[in-house]
Amino acid sequence: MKARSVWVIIGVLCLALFVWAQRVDYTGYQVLRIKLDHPKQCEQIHALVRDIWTCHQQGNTVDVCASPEERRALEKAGFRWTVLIDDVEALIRQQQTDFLPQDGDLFGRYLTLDEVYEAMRQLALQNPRLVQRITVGQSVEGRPIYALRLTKDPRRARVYPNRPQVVINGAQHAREWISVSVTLYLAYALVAGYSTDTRVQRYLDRLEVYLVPVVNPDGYLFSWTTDRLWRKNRRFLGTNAFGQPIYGVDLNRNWGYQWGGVGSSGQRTSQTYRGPAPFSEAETYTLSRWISSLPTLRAHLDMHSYSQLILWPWGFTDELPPFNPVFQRVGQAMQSAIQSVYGLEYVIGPIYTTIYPASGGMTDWVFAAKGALSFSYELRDTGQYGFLLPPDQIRPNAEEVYPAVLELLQWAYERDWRE
Ligand code: 0X9
Ligand code: ZN
Repeated sequence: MKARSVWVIIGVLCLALFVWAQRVDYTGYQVLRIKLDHPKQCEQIHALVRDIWTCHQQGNTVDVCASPEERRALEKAGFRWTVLIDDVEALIRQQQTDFLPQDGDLFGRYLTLDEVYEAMRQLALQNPRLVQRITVGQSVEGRPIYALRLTKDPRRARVYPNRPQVVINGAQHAREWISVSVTLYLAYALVAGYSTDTRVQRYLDRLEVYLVPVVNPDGYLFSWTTDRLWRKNRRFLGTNAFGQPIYGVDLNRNWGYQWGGVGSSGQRTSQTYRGPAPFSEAETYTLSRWISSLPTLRAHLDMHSYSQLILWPWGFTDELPPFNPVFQRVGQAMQSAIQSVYGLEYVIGPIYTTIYPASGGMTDWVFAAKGALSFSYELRDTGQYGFLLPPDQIRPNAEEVYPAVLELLQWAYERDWRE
């Protein structure tokens, strides 16, 4: 018996060592904010750096995560920049110690996939009259994609035909960990609010709110075990000319409305690879089937990071969408709600002109296919830490987003397409 437990310990240690040895190392990498003279240079940067973090349409800057070789190439091409993160690997390592389990606080640190799924199970278990955990899809590696269904007496009907639905999701992109914690927080806050806030009571009596913290469970897990900066899903795409395997489709370029347009790539190694066909991916396919099955979807919110933005369609064109004034009005209401908590101003506007062209995004599809008011948030921060947002910002970020989400629920509750 004793010998057996020794072997178990040795096995666990070997596994830990194996996982550690497999980890992608970002030694030498820096995050840079590059100044552009004109937006056309964006193309040029795409050719020089693999991992573009974000573009700022207003300030004409691009944030990139660049290796020493990539920095030399940028320098040669005449680009100038400021350094946002001086030592990416050091920051990743420093944050790893912040992730050790502490007390029961779910929002003082980021949660592993198992912890998120367990927290969802617990919330449903402890609030059977308000919460149900349901499976809404499956990943390419076979993991379940769970949603929390929040509505009065969820057990009485699989879906109430006369209660409009609202869907909120996080983590299409694996490394955007804050989107997972914020989405989970919304569930906990709404459940707590149901017994203290008459507004929340009204919404959950009359609406069905679905929260899907992790749309991309394989990628999220992979960003914990192997590559902290993984973005795409984990579909195997074949090998390159040297026989090395290529993985991953950008789920937020794989949705079936205007798929294949500007701001998506046909190259398998690209961070914005759109996949071989619309809905080619298990995650987007099963989720789109589930969303299609909802009888009256009114509003949707797709959580991302970073840049502090409130975005709406379109991503595929700079033309304004139908009902743009409604997007604008609800966007403004959400913006002031966020600002009222800690004073942060999120910039609002359509995806294409506010962040950058992006075709095949979830927001475009949900709006086009379901006619639901579909937004996308880019959560904290504005670039100091980017995707590596320190865990002490989880709670404040979630707290400021919560009242904005109540504004969206308010709109769904008393839908008004008139202006
Ligand atoms: O590139 C993206 O998909 C989004 N930015 S991110 O840094 N989170 O990757 C911007 C596009 C936003 N569009 C939709 N959410 N549909
Ligand atoms: Zn994202």
